[in-house]
Amino acid sequence: MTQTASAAKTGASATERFKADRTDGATVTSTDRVDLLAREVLAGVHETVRRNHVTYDEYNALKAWLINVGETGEWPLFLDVWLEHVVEEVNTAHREGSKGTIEGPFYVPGAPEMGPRGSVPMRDDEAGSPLAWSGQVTSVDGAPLGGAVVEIWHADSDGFYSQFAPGIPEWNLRGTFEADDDGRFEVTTVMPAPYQIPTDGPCGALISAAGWHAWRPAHIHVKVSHPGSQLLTAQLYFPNDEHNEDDIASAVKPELMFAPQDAVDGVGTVVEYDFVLDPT
Ligand code: MBD
Ligand code: FE
Repeated sequence: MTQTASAAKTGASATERFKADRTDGATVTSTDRVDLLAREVLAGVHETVRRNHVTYDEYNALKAWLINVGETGEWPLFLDVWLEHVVEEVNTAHREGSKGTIEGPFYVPGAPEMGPRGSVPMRDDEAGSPLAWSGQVTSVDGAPLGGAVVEIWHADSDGFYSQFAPGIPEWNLRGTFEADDDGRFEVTTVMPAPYQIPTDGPCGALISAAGWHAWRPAHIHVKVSHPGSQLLTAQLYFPNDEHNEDDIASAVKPELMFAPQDAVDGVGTVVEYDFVLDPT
């Protein structure tokens, strides 16, 4: 039986992944804080109902839709597309080092370790033109952070992430690089393609019912870590992507643009992009 990617399979994988990685499940949010946040969110929704005179048909459509989001496992997708960018904004506003952006629903810890230089795992016939990325990790005072860990993940040319869509090798287009003593690393991969979030589930239904689009610009996800530094979660984008201005996930920042150059051998693209980490 051949499997095809569907919102339900992707959503179920993202939900399972989130549960498996969640080690802070026992963290208690205080009664006062829950009271404050829950009341404010509800008051905001109440205000929308009053101002727009929401009907029972609309209320029941919402109820059906929310049930569907849960049943298809699309809560991680929904929250990361429409909410995470503001959480990221308020939690990193004070940083002096590199800008970050949202993690999204498709990170998996523990990707294969490639040392300071190498290719991310990919299929022999992986589609997409070669991309060679070199960079350096330093602290805000300019010191190279030897041994910094750079984790990369991105979608294939069809817009699918390994471990969230069927039929893709487990760690395809996912790799962990460890910077050399000078904080330097070199990653080879393929150019990512513009990406559409799954359209056949409830998030897609919302998008089409509202007359929006499902596109994100082409992007490469990264996490950069080093003992004594704050974890940086980011995505890198390419200039001239038509969706840089209207990313459905609102996760593009001008500081996160690669400056692509043609490779000297004429095959593919070369980029340099460094990271500056804030101290803990
Ligand atoms: C993605 O690939 C992504 O990066 C985000 C933020 C949301 C959905 C899919
Ligand atoms: Fe992504």
